[in-house]
Amino acid sequence: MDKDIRNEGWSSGLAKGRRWAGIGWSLLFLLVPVLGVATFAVAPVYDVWLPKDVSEHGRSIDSLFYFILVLTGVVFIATEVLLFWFMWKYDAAASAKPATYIHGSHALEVVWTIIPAATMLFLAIYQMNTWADVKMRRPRIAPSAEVVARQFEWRIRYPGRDGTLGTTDDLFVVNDLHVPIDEDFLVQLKSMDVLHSFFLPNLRIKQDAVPGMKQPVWFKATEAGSYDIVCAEICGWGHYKMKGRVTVESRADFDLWLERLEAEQEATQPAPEPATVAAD
Ligand SMILES: [Cu+2]
Repeated sequence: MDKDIRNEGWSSGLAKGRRWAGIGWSLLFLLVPVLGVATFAVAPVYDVWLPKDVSEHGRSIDSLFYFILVLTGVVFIATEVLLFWFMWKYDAAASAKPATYIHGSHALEVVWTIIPAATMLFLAIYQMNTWADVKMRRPRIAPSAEVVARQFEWRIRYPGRDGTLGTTDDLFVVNDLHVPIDEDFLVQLKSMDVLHSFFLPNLRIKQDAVPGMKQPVWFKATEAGSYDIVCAEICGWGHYKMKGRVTVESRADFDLWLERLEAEQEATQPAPEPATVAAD
């Protein structure tokens, strides 16, 4: 008899422990959507949200981002709350009925396959115009500059006075891209060694630099200032230091900067070899 009482006490203690564990787990899962949503709400206040957009096409990319964020956010909250509710309601310790295993509902599975598929299809069609603007409708101008990614820097080449890349008056600079404000700027992107990714967060530009390929990248900057260029592809041990600056400035300042670059480059050119006179 003694033994029975001891056992009863032990098993009711265990049931109590399980009950508390069940409540604990449910609340933990409830914290996921609560903290998740709080993070998004608080981030802009601490300025750890999207970098400031200074490009013409950035607004449409940002609005797509927010649209998808809200869409997935609603689904995320709904599923997490449902998870909490199921753990709370069907706590094993509180229910006398043992769990039963069922095959599932065919109709329900069809519904939860069709809804995401239709949503994906809608997004694919809805974003087409933005994609075309950023990646397909290239401005009909000669390349404004060439950017060559290499471990671990951005080598930049301007066409010089003749406006053509690959000629003797080309101007070279490293990690210091300058662009005129409110003008289409077309970059010819290349890689000298491995895969890199040319990422201008403020201009909402991100493009892989692929060895052996010339990728056109274009944008129109709308606000003067100095912004980051970073590499968004793990490209080797020095990936982290592959950073440059993009300076957006007025046309006059841009031309002045090019002139200075030209003068600097001329000054460091070796003096031409004296013409050798053929001895008679
Ligand atoms: Cu890189």
